[in-house]
Amino acid sequence: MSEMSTDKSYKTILLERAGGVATLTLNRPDKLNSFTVEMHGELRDALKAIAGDGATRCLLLTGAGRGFCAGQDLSDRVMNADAGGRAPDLGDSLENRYNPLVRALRALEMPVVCAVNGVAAGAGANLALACDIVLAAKSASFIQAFCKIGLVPDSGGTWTLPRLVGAARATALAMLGDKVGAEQAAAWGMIWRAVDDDKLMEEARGLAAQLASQATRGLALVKRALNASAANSLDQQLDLERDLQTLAGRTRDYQEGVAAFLEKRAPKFEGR
Ligand code: LHQ
Repeated sequence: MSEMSTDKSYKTILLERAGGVATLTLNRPDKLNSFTVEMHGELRDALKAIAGDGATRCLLLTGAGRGFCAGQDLSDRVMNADAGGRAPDLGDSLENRYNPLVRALRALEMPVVCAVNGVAAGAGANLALACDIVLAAKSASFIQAFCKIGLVPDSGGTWTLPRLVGAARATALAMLGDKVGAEQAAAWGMIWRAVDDDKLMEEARGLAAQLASQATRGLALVKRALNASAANSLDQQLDLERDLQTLAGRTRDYQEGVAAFLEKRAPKFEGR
C-alpha cells in the first residue's frame, strides 16, 4: 500500500496505513489514553484489520498527547462496584479484553514497534513491554501502578518484567510501583532505546519503515521462535529452530537475500 490511508471510523484510536507500516495511536489524550471497553473493542478491530490486509509489514504503536497510556480508565463502569455494592469482576476484564490484546500483539506476524511518548502506567506499561521493540522519549516513564490500588501487575507484566529486568528489579517495581525513567529502563534492558523527545517519532517511523522493508516473513518466524523460547528447553528450541528455518528457507525473501548477496546488490524484499 503506497498511499496513506486513515481509518476515520474510530473514536478512541487512530489507524494510518502507508508504505507497509500501520501506525496505531491511542487517542484519549485528556485521560492519558487510559483503556476503556470501547478502546479495547477498537483495538481488537484495528489489529484484525492490520493482520489481514496483506500489505502491512510492521506495526507502530504510540499515544496521542503527553502520555502513552495510563492503564485501565479507573472511572470506567467495569472497574467499580455496582449499585448493589457488588465488587467488579476484574478477571472478566482481563479474560475478555486485556489478555486477548496482549495475545494478539504477541501473535501478530510482523514486528511491533512501540514509541512510548510519555508516561506508561499499569496495563499501559505492560502493553508497551508486550511489543517487540520499544523506544521511549527520554521524558517518558514506566510505572507498575497496580500495587498502589491493591492490584496485581497484569497484561503479562509478571511474565515480561522478570525476563527483561531480572527478579530483583521486577519484584521491587511490582511491589513499590516506583517510576522508572526511560533512560533507566534502557540501561536495565526493559526497553531497546531512550531517545530525545523531539526525535522519538522520527526514529520510531524510521525504524518501522526499515523493518517493513526487511524480510518480514522471516521476522515473523523470529518472533515465533523468541515467543516460544521462554517455555522451551534447549532441545525443544533446537527442534523449533529447525522447523522455522525450514519455513524461512522456502520464502521468496530468502532466495532474494542470497541472490542479492551473491550479486553484490541491495536486496529487495517483499515479505513473501
Ligand atoms: C486517568 C487515569 C486512569 C482514569 C490518568 N483512569 N483517568 C485492568 C482491568 C482489570 C483489572 C484492573 O487492572 C487493569 C489494569 C490497570 O491498568 S490497573 C492500573 C490503572 N492505572 C493507574 O492506576 C494509573 C493512574 N494514573 C496515575 O497514577 C497518574 O495519572 C499518572 C502517574 C499515570 C500520570 O500522572 P500525572 O502526569 O500527574 O497526570 P494526572 O494524574 O494529572 O492525569 C491527567 C488526567 O488523566 C487526569 O484527569 P483530569 O480530568 O483531572 O485532568 C487524570 O484523572 C486522568 N487519568 N490516569 N488510569
